[in-house]
Amino acid sequence: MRIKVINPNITASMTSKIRAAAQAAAAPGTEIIAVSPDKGPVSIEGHYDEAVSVIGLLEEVHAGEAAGVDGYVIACFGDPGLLAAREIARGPVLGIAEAAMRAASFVSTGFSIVTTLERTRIIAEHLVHAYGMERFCRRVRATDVAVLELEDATSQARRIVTAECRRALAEDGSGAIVLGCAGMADFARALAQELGVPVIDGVAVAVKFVEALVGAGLGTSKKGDLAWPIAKPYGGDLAYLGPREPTAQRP
Ligand code: 5HY
Repeated sequence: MRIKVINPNITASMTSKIRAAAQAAAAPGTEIIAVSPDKGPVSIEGHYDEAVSVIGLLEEVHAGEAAGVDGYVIACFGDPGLLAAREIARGPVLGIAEAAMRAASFVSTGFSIVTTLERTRIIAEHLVHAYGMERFCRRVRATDVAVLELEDATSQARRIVTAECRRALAEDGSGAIVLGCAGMADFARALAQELGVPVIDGVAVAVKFVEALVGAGLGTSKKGDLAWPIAKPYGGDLAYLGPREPTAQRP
């Protein structure tokens, strides 16, 4: 089975970290293809960054479909372009935020999300509502750590995130922690030991969910709004993204 894990920002060190987390989670027969687009923001910290990142992300999904990839993980906690990616993919496409929240709901009756900036906290709250996770998510917490601080070994990011997780467990009545950034993937294992509760990195659980779905013979439904995009010309620099007839597009 081949799973393409797409970091929608262009920071190579973060993609390496994401690759390592995905490979550590993957079953022996799973090949992880971890990539980031060659265009877009260095980090995704708002709606605008997300919107711009989606072009590169969709290019990677198109390339994955041409290569016959079995499923995808969008390795950014805003799950940018998730439904658009599902429209152009045969196999399952999972975002790490949705995967992490659902995993947390399986192992606790309530969880806290610990993320980066205050504006990201608000975006994560939107996702909690979009995914119907209000019954499980007790609170979303910001740390004011910028995404690229997680890539700087000399920063205080790890200490700050750990302290916020401790506050979450003390104050929120939560039984699990969801890490709200792909750049925190390497924190999960040690934090779980330190805190004594499940600490969920969305990259790892999204890989496991894709493996399970593909193993169960499940792909993205092509009935309704996730059907192939309607064939039509696109103009200007984006003409190459114009949807073709599904049969012409995908044998
Ligand atoms: C992420 N941004 O997972 C996030 C979410 C965030 O570039 N990868 C990013 O804002 O912390």
